[in-house]
Amino acid sequence: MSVELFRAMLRIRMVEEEIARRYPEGRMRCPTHLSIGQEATAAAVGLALAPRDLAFSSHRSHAHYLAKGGDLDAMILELHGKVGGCTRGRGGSMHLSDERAGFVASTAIVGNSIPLGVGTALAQRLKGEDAISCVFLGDGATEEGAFYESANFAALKSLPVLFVCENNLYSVYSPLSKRQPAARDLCAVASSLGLAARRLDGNDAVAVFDAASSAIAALRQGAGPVFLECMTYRWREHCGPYFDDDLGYRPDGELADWQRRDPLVSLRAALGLSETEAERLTRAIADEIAMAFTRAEAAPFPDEATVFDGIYRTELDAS
Ligand SMILES: Cc1ncc(C[n+]2csc(CCOP(=O)(O)OP(=O)(O)O)c2C)c(N)n1
Repeated sequence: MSVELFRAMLRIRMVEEEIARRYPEGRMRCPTHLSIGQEATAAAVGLALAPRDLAFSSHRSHAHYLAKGGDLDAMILELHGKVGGCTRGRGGSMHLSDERAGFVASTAIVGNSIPLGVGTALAQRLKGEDAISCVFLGDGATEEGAFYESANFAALKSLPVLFVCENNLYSVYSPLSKRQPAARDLCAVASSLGLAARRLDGNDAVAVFDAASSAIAALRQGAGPVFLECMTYRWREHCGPYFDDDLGYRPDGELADWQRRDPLVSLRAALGLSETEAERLTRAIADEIAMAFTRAEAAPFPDEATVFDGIYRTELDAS
């Protein structure tokens, strides 16, 4: 299991590093938010979920999509705006959606996908399904009204929702200290709304996997919604491929401190994974990524004549 977890994290890291490397070439034209540094939480929750469970994400969605079983080719095609992309080349990085992977939606409006996940959990409950909804959100999204309304409703109806809050300490350039009162404790807020809340080291993949697995098992038994606050850190700029430590919005040394706690390095050490095994995994993933980019670059753009397809209704109901 743990090698699988390591592989999932390594794959996310390598895919995003390749996106960052190629982004300046200008072939991927959509705004792109990378999760480099935050892979552990996504990978661990993705592995803990079953294929039948449904996931919802935000603007920073690549890691969640890949971890939930999303198709790498379809994601890279999507970032290039090409036919064959998981949203047919129309959504781009912030609007990944793929029924086959149980990845319902990611959206660019902060907090917007939270009620989608809760509404879906209500449908799952009403239909008597043995599936849950997982909503990935950032710490910034807990400042949106949609979070409070959705959490309240989920708690009221005891819905099978796993809220996974990746607390990376920032919303764009604003640290928590500029946005929330000093004594704010997100888990206390979540508990006060009726969610079973737990704070975790979001860079400890095994701890997140264990917590997510037990939360999911409880949700399947009908326990009320769960909120996991996973402490982690975004290494690169909020949006785009570069590092932005020169901008001065992060305290000196903070990035370096978190880089020393690289979730991949610590899991690899904990697993005692050999150099040969790590290289074997790296090579196989690198081949997969190279193929995905080659395919995406060669693929056609959607036909101009179809530009409004799937956006507006083309005919009115007769009624
Ligand atoms: C409703 C809304 N307000 C503001 C924005 C601009 N915006 C885009 S991403 C972002 C940061 C959100 O922070 P967080 O939820 O913590 O996620 P992170 O980017 O850290 O992963 C903001 C403010 C937006 N897209 N939607």
